[in-house]
Amino acid sequence: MERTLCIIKPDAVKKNAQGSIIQMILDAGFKMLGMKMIQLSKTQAQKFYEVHKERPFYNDLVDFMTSGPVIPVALEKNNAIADYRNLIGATDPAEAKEGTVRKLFANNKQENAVHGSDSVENGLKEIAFFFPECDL
Ligand code: FUP
Repeated sequence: MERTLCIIKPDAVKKNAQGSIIQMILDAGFKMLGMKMIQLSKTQAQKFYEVHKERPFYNDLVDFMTSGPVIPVALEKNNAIADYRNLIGATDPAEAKEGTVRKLFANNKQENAVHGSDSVENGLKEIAFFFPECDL
């Protein structure tokens, strides 16, 4: 079993797409271990995206991720990292395949509806960022 962290981002919450997105995730066979809706502080968003801090889009990304509530969802499944990334599609919705979450719901490369972990190790780290193990 692998774990991955989904975050339903402010753009998707604003357009009330969270229900449809969660249904797609469940229909794809993921088990939901934890979920909550929160408003990220600037400090939390900066910390979560620390790996991108030298990138030109970092400050805009932090502003976007704090622009409204987000919904972190801890997920578990065989092959969760790859299967979830196939389900959400490419970072830029213009490049995402038909039927993927980002193709259906993302606005652009920044406002791209959902986050997904990129490795088993980061999946565990990112879930721990939002959820103590005793809550899962
Ligand atoms: P992904 O793993 O698909 O979420 O994509 P990345 O780890 O490459 O990027 C993390 C986040 O940075 C993306 F979800 C959105 C943001 N980003 C931008 O805002 N502009 C870019 O050019 C690339 C990424």
